[in-house]
Amino acid sequence: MNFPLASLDSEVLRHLNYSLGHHSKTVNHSYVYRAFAIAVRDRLVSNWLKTQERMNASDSRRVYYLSLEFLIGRSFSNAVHNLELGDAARVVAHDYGVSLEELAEQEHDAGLGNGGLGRLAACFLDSCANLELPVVGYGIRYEYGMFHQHIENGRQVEDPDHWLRDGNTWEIERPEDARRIRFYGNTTQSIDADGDIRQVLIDTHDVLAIPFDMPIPGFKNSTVNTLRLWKATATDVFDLEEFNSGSYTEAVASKNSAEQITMVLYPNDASENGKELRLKQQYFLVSASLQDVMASWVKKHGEDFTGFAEKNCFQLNDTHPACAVPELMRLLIDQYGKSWDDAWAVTTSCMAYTNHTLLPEALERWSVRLFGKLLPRLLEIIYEINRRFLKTVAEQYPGDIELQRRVSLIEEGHDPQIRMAYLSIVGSYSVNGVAQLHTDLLTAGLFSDFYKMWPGKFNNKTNGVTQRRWLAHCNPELKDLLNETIGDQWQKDLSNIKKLESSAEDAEFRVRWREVKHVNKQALAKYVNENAGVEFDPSFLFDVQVKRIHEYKRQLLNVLHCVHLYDRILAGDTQGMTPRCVLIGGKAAPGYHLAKLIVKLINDVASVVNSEPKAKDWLRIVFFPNYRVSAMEVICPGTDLSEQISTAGKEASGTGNMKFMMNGALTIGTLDGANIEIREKAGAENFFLFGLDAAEVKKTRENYRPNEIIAADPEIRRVMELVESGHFNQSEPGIFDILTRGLRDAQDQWLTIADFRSYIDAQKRVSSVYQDQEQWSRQSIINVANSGWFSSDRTIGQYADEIWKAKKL
Ligand code: 17S
Repeated sequence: MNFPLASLDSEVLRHLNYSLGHHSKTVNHSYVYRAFAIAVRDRLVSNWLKTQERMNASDSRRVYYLSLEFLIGRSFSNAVHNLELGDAARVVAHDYGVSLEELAEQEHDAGLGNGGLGRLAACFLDSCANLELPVVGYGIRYEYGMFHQHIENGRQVEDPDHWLRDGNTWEIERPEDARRIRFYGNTTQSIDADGDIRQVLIDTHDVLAIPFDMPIPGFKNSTVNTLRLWKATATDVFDLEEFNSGSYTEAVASKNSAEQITMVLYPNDASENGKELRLKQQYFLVSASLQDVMASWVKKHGEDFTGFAEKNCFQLNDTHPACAVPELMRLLIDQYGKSWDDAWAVTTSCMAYTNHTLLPEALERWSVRLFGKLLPRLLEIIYEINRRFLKTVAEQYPGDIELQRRVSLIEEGHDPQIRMAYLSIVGSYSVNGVAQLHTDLLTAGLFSDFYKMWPGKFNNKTNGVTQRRWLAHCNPELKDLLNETIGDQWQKDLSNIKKLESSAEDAEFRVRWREVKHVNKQALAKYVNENAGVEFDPSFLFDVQVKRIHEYKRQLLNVLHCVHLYDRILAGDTQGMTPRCVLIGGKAAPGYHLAKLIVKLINDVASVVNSEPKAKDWLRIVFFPNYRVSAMEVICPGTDLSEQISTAGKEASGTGNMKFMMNGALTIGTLDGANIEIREKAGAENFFLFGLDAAEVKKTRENYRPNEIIAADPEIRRVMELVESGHFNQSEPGIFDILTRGLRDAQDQWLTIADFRSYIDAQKRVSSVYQDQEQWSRQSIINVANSGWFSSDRTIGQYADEIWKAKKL
């Protein structure tokens, strides 16, 4: 099944003419991009179909990655690179008077995720295709992805992101695979054909799930995997009652309410807000995906599900798809007539759960009342799972009533809640954290009761990122230097990058290393200027913190350090100082007022510092607006210093830290998440460590007196006084008081003041190493040479071997 394709230039022209209806070569860039994209997509199609055939023919276990988020960003240059079409595409683009890079910029980011969890899912799909693993991603096709952020008077303003408005070349609609999803209604019993009693759901409100498939191309192999995204639409049969009573238009308009379900991504990255629509999204994804997988099983094997778990596995990306546990039970029992015990054996052998956070506010709970209204049958099943589970707990630990209360899937109270993490643990055969420290903290803390019951269920899978997007595509200069020095195998297998290490001692190589960084810093400076109107000088140290704005990530600590440098500059104390450009970027959840105030503070400090003539030669600060995947592709190659400064014990892993490391930045960071492993791999001498560790954080909280620390340290005191005096915002007195009071509060969860002195000192070490460019280059090279562990290929290899037991196609 090879479809004949003409040469790229004639295909592009053909699509411009016949797919898009344009005739001249002077058409605008947006159409040229689309013609190119279709021509590139055509080159994926036959391998895509073949991969599906190989998957159907293979007897390997198949994996379904269930996630409410896939933050894939742009697909065009990724496809061009993986298909090795770069050279041809460059020539054809030139004919249209445009560069390949300009064409690529026409594509809207697919912002179908919030942050690390969604981007991890995208890196994982890339690695699965590279490793030729039979993995399908299942997600939601949000009409509006992550909001667009712009800054007005220093404040974040959100605009909807209608990313589909110019069409999406990378999806194919498959209406023939639509599934029916049933909400609300009541459960009742009926007698089936065999005379058995069955639970049935009646009077439901139904919605259709329509799949849109996106190709996920492997790198220089013939594998093209699938990301299947569901869109909600009304069932064709409109509400008959309404129709018959003459409300035809109302019935048709109800189409609207069905389509609401997949209209918008919830933009909070670390807290569930308990909204019914969010639960609808979760169940919609889970039910459509499970029905899809089961339908293809039944087609091949009939209704015998005994071998199902051996051949199928569902990886739950956090608890967002946790309804998969009771939904699979429901389908097996109600739809296929299996016994509870058989259904439970299947379910608990094919579900695996990844936890991504320790923050208590991110632990998902659903009110029993709301859940029972929307999903009455699922609630019955959850109660039955819990009844049986608590019975085994009572048998295993007789008399420990307190334990039963603690591990119950239902948190009792005046408004009882379902604990989705516990449901996921009980229903899965594997539970993993995303970095070693995170897994250790989970098993010792949050999940310790479960860990004692089932130690073998728990395992660690330290996150990784794809070196294809996060090194080869985004940093072509470094790619070329690496290829020339150690060959190009690292793109397939990043462990090869270790070969670079000896070059750290080669002075000529270090010159070239710096040349590459310099070019990337020029590109970043240009990008900053275009997007934020601030001039960055590439001879300065580029100090970068980009990630969601959150108190625990401590962007505040970073700003306080900027204020400290500014204070020194004003005092004429620039001895040993290194000129810096500080870039901070990230979105705040629209309802997270403190995070939004931090954005305002960063902007206000930046505008005062940037307009201070004395600071011009020493410090520039920018808040980079609308941080997103495609922005990171420009930012990380141009970064010297990566800020990974969360309160120890709070950042589950981090993945931005890995992207910076791969691109030659040095890290200043705490012993948190994957920073610990980055430091181990790079060597302690090549990492700027500061701050309390997780155990010290716990201890310090017992007797924390930030005001005493401030009073005893004149430099810290001046920083606080500068912010408190209104120096950075003369026109809105007291605007930052909530922030400074928080810093001074003995209850401050984030211990910012506790780590401030240590942070200042670590930043001094950064400054002095940077002044020795030879030393900086050595350490930068050693970091890159030891980044092999942080490839998502390594992570996925471990998931495949240790959790999924899945084999290469
Ligand atoms: C992140 N977790 S984004 C961790 N949770 O914070 C990172 N989102 O440390 C880690 O590197 C990354 O996962 C990958 O493992 C995240 O409602 C939780 C969340 C998202 C949406 C939501 C609620 C919670 C819309």
